[in-house]
Amino acid sequence: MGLVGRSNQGSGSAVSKGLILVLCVLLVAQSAAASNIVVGGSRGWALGVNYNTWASKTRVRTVDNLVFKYNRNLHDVVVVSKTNFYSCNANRPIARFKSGTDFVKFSKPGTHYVICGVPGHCKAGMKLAINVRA
Ligand SMILES: [Cu+2]
Repeated sequence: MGLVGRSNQGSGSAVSKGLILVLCVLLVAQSAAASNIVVGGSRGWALGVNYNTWASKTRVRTVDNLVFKYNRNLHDVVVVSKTNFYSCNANRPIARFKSGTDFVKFSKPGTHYVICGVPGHCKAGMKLAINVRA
């Protein structure tokens, strides 16, 4: 009886350890796999896209790249403070990109703010507030 009991306990413990190992491997694999997330999906970074809607459906982590795709003759990408986001002020950028295909990574969790710096575009809706998770 004692032997059976020990044997059961042993195998149960091995299964638990196996499961924990698998869970750890899955967690590590999931957190390590960075994604390139195209802002606005197929519509990209443009006028006429509701980035509030897009952001609310999109999960972004600190390992991911946000990819801004746009015509660089028409737009740019300006990372700004919360205050400058709401006032659409691109004159004090935290960072500015203008290649037309910009990979932007926010390595700190929290809400980050991006606008188009071309006059009028931010006020017309080219502005993205995105919550980035650890
Ligand atoms: Cu623009």
